[in-house]
Amino acid sequence: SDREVRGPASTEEELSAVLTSIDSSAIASNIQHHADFTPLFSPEHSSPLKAYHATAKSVFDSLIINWNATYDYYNKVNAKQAYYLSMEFLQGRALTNAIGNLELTGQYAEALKQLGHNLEDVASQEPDPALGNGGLGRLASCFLDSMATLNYPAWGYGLRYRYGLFKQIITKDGQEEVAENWLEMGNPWEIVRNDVSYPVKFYGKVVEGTDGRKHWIGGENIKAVAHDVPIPGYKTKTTNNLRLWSTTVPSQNFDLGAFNAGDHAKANEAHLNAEKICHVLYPGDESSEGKILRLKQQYTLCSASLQDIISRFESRAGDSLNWEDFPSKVAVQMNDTHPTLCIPELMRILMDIKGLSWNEAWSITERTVAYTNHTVLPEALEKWSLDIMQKLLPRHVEIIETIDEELMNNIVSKYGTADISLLKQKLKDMRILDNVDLPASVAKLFVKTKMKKGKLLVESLESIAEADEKTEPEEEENILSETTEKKGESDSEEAPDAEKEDPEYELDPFAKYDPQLPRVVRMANLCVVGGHSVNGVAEIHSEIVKQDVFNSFYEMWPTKFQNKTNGVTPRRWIRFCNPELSAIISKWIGSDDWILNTDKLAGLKKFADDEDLQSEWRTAKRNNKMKVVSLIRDKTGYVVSPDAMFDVQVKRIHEYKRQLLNILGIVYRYKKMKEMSAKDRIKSFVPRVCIFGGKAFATYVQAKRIVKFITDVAATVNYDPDIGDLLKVVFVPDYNVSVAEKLIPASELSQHISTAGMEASGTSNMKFAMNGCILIGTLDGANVEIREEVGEENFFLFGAHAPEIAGLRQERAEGKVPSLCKHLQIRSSSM
Ligand code: GL9
Repeated sequence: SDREVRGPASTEEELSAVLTSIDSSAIASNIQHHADFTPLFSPEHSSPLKAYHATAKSVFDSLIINWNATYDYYNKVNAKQAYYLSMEFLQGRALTNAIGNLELTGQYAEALKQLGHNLEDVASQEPDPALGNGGLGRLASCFLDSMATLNYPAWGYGLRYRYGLFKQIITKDGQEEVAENWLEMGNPWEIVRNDVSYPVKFYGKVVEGTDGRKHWIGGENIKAVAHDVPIPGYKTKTTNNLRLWSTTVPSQNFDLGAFNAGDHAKANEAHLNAEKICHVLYPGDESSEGKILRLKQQYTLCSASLQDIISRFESRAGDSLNWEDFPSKVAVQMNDTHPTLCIPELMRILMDIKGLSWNEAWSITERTVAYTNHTVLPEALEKWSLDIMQKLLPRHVEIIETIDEELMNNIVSKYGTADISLLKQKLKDMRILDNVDLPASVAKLFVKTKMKKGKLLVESLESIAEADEKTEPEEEENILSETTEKKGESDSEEAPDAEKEDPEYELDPFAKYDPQLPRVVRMANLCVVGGHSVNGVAEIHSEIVKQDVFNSFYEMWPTKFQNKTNGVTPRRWIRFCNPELSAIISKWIGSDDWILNTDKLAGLKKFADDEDLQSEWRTAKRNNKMKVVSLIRDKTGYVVSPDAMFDVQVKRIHEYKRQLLNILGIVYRYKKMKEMSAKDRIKSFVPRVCIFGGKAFATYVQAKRIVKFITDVAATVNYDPDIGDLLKVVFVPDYNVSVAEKLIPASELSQHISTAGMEASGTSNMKFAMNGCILIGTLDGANVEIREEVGEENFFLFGAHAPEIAGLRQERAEGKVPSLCKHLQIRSSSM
């Protein structure tokens, strides 16, 4: 019943009427129509590529009907809408997913056969759009699928990068990166909405208008243009929207004069500046130009999406527009800190453009926005240079400064001044701005003595409250403006100078900024302060968020914090990538309900020991392995045996994920094998193919060395005639969603061995488990919950665990154990 309330989901009859009305010959003629009339390719040839585009267009025809119906329905009922703002969406290929969700796979396969094609070959023509780096982006895409399937009114907002994640090539020197031009042949899955565009501004300055409002004027102006991608739900008409922004210049910005005068570079400059914002997924941010570009990307996403959301809210509200209703009509979920600028941007629009007061705007913003944290690695918690941000987004910095000041006032009222070192600690932990002078209202607490005209105003921190009452407001303002930097002024030299003029004045150095260190905006702190909810992505990770990384915030707002353990769509990650296993599951359970409700998979339990089920299961696994044998041969030239165990570690290459530990284990095993006689070797070892895959960030030197090491070990082991099929090592190049869809169903053992406390959740762990693969893993991220679910006997636990903690504590006391022990303590007390 929920399904009907939330969206246009259809009754069962309605749905089957829609779907069965499309038979394979109607589909075939529709595909042929697109091949003839969609002028994307020259008419002479009938290539698989052309067949793919014509097929995609034909599917798109069906999607558009549902897509428009969904939009109209949400408009009509003015539903509360969720918006998932993410700098990354790792969508994977769309064709097989779309026809699978429409339940038209059989009809399309048949139609293409009639036209002389094969569905698998046609589908493999589609580039794999990688507008994401890894787990975080793939999670965003899984959420879109699930939200549409559950008929939630929910859209995704992101950026339409010209070049997604690089293509990885493996040479004898290791990883090389090549730009992946996924749009080269056009993208049949999007519609450009030329009528949906918004201005986005950078730089300029802030002035106060006669109306008392702040105006952000001047600067660079660009235009964000909407590109919509349909997100079909499974077995429902609900088709949600993923809106991706591309950037260009407003047409009046083209300098025709300069162009005609022959200065073509100048005329094109504005274009280039605007368009480069969406050129690449993650511009290298070592340089200051790279940093500015990344910040421009983040702001473009936030500004364009919020303008769009607000305009939809206004148009749906019509004459009964009331801003107080905003949080009951709009939910903005920030995927990590990348869209943090939503907070000051929503404040800015509500105050400077819609004319609301600070308090009204803050209450609306706080109730609208929520934050998901995806990592506790300190180097991954975003910090932006205040100086860069001040230049690029001057009004937003003013707003952030005020939020920071209000936060500090909250901290002072909670902790008081009795324990000044506790107060300092809390301010240090929680402030949004780091290494920035305390504002006057807080700095006064750190004035130790102050003589004015021979009169002692404040002699100790304890007397501050008293002195506060006695001091005339103007007088207090004067005192402080002499000694501390005024809000918004970046000139740091003033405070010490002021001190020199006033020798009796003593300001605790804590209140002042250290010019040796950068002044930064801590985006995660802003998210926690500005959002009404903060979630981690697995139980253990959410505990670490509360007990460690954001502990002071947790103390202040315990109810804000919650857990949402990651999940994956069972459509893409079982039903479509592993059709043979899916058929077996449905046959034994007696229904395919599990595709919508994975709890139903428990129905298989009672057949676990049934030999027929086991044999069917093994056959499916072996068939999937055969496909991977071909993939490995095509991509690496190595020939591996399908009878060996497939032992897989596929994920981004990172030290904390410990691919190095895995490959060192393999080297150890290889050396042991070499020490033995051929007979003993065969007796002692199960034949294995150790498969690795994953990209190293282009500038992450250590990760790239690990890739090179794995391929070097492979080159040694795989050609060793003593070893044969007993051990093979393979690095599959260019790991992406499509490769994952082949490898995961073929795996028998998979490795999730991150240093405990480091992997927030992991999501491939679930995909492997769902495809009948055993996990070896640490008690980290979602591994902990998977192990509880599958049972200890079905999980190879690796690394430190509860009973060993006492020993580890002891070792740490002796100065031997690294800080990971901290997280293990949390775990042992909380689980
Ligand atoms: C990540 C975490 O590292 C993963 O453990 C988690 O499963 C996903 C999704 O919540 O988020 N955070 C993060 O920054 N990435 C993750 O995978 N990195 C990439 O996406 C490259």
